[in-house]
Amino acid sequence: MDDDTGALPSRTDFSSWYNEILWRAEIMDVRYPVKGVYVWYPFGFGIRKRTYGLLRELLDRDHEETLFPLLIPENEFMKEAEHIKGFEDEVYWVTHGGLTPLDVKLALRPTSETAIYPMYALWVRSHADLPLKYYQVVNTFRYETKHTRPLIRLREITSFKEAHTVHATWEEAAAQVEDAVARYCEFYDRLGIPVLVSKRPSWDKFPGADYTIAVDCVMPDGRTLQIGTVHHLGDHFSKTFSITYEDRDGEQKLAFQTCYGISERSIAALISLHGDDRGLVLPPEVAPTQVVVVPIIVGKRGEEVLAAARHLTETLAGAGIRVRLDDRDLRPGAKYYHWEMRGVPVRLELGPRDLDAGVATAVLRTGGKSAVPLDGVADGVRGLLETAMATLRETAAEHLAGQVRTAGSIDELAKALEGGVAVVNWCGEKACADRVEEDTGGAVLGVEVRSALVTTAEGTCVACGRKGTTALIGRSY
Ligand code: 5CA
Ligand code: ZN
Repeated sequence: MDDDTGALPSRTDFSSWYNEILWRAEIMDVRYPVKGVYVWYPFGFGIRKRTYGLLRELLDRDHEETLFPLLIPENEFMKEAEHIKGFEDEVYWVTHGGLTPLDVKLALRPTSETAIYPMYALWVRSHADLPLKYYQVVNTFRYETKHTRPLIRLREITSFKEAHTVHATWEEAAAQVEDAVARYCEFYDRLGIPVLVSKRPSWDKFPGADYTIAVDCVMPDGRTLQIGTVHHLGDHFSKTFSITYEDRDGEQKLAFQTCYGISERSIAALISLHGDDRGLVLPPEVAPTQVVVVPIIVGKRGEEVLAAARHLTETLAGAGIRVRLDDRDLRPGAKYYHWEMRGVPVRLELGPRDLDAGVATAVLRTGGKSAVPLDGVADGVRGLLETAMATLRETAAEHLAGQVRTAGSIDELAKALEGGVAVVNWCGEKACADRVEEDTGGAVLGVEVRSALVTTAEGTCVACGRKGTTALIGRSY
């Protein structure tokens, strides 16, 4: 397993790079014998744990975490017509208990509206119970028929964070949608992942929603990945599941709802947007190891160097930095390779000459080498971690800027889509979206695009020439 030799394919060959890095950096093992179902290595799970810790931290400001059952009885699942239509091809059904057929088939949740809302009907009584904001982090099951890919398109989504809120009015639910979008943007900013936010066309909204706002990133190959969605559910589900509350005047009113989700696609984005030809590049906040100390043992001063390296490691650990000492009996080069592959933000090399100078040599995974004084080393290292994060965020933002291009014709559009996404004018008609897709392979991601890279303006539709407004087109995963 620990194959510490051989190079990764270049990230310019993104698909090969992605498949290789998953096992070389010990993130996912794809050898589990069920299609679309993968296994987390402990190292990958360490990244996941910290990334979701951050997500929980942001939500816990005003949400509460909860946990609902995996099994949903068929009669509940079948209540909301649009929802059923959207998911019927993707549901796994449990039909037997042992050899006995079940009276009521049980769905493995593809998402949890129909598990949660019957309970919300019991829990929501009065206006004083609102707003209600709960979330859970669970596995969900979708029988995906498109090409499955680790972390990107799974049949068992292992890390489905879904929030479900209830409000007194449509407007309050709409405000919650905005709040959730802002929270997701904050989450991705903390990870240094630049995003494009837009409103999905009506045919692409969540089944049973009034509208859907989506968060997309652009992968290194130019294809987009939907890494979060926020849905205004209106009163569709509260009607079906009788979620009502007594208002101030003692009247029973239908509630309004939202839901929003993020999956391990967030980890796919993290790996892909920051990684390079040498491996992962991790934001310090989610790196399982933030600093690796490598003693350079040459000549007679081996013991002295090792003792100083141990002391340095303890000092940093004592300051709350996630640090590891690599005192394995390997060449330094092999160690560098190992930790670069795993994206460790800072490497501290300590040799006799460093000791004499009272410093460690710091090498940032994001580039650059410097000497950090051993006196006050924790502060010095914290500064380096901040620099690393800033570089990572800037590099990703610059990369995205190069992937967003304006197109005024179908030809220009096709060209733009070779390297990223296109900003066009579009009339809003499905027929024109279909034509764009036929001619270029790009789909309308959304309108009302929120990004400093995109300015909304009136213009003429790229497909039909009628009046249109700004829309984002991309080829997506
Ligand atoms: N109930 C709503 C909000 S939680 C819901 O299910 N929305 S969703 O269908 O849009 O899923 C939420 C997010 O999960 C998507 O934006 C996408 O980022 C991610 N996701 C959806 N399907 C998969 C899949 N098969 N594999 C990995 N991630 C997925
Ligand atoms: Zn048109």
